[in-house]
Amino acid sequence: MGPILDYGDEPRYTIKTVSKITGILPVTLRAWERRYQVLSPHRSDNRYRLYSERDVAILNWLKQRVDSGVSISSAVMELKRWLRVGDIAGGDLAGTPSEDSGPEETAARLYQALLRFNEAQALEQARSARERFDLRTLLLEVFTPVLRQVGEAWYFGEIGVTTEHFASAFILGQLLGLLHETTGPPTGRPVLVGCAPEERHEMGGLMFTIWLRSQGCRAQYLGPDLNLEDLADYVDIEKPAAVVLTASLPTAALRLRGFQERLRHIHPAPAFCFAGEAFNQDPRLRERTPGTFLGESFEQGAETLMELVGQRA
Ligand code: B12
Repeated sequence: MGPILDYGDEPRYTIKTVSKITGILPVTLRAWERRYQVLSPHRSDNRYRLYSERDVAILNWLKQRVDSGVSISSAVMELKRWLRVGDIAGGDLAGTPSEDSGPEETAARLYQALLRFNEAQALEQARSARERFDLRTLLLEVFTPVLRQVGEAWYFGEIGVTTEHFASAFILGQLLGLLHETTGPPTGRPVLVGCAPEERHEMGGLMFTIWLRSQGCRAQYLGPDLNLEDLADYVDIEKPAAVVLTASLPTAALRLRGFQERLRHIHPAPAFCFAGEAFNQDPRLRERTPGTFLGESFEQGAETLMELVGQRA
């Protein structure tokens, strides 16, 4: 199927005809219309629905998605996104990175490929995005929206845990690739970045480490769910300039409350910083955690950290 605007929108077919062409029962057509506001066919003078070529193309596409195992609500979400970018092309679109597509469309294509478990297409989208966008755009306008959308679809039961894990594992892989490509300077007191105990959402911290390295900072990424006692031992050996711990979950954020005090016993004591979605969502957590809240965004975080580390150096 080509761009949706190529299909005529004159009211033409009755519900019976559309049902014959698409193989979707009239009762289902009416239910989709009512529940998901997919289409609003023209109404003739006697209130009968009249569908256009464009409506039929959209319905054929939805039918094809549902037949391939996607839930109707996910297919509708997909559809609405494609309609926003002015194109729907079913299975083929996810696989062909269009060289002039912006980050929003690229994110939508990558999301589609991941939803279909199509690793080859996802790799192709990611490769093309890495070639075309700067690091900030790639992290914040392609990968982050895909992850958020995955989270939303999982939360509303539109995708299963398997799809969510596959999609996030794919992006984690991309981020680890970027981490190893961006090394930062080889000497100097490093900044250690990792996640609070019990926190397995590691991609915010990972993106921040990549961001710091791209800014010329010597940053080391330690991973999710850190053990704070063990980390303190490593800090004692490595002598970092700062330790940054992130939390998405409020319960994990609470685990950080005593860590600055623990670090005070180490010489020279590093700066203790924290950030992440838990602190963004609930500012009271920032006040109750001894240490420095780095800020809500990576840019702000890097700036605060550089100032802090500069002061200590
Ligand atoms: C991938 C994912 C997982 C993966 C994580 C894999 C991995 N290796 O990281 C797995 C499967 C492990 C997972 C598990 C769970 N998850 Co989860 N997960 C997600 C998902 C889909 C993406 C997270 C992500 O990486 N986002 C991308 C990052 C970059 O975005 P961000 O965190 O919003 O970060 C922004 C800012 O906070 C800031 N920032 C972030 N970090 C940092 C760091 C610094 C230094 C700075 C300055 C700024 C900064 O900048 C970012 C860009 O704007 C989200 C959905 C979502 N909305 O994010 C759910 C989500 C976070 N998960 C959720 C839940 C509920 C869970 C589970 C409890 C599910 C369960 N019942 O088991 C478990 C908890 C596991 C644990 N103990 O940590 C909820 C959290 C709700 C809440 N606030 O409490 C979410 C929001 C899904 C949802 N819609 O409900 N999850």
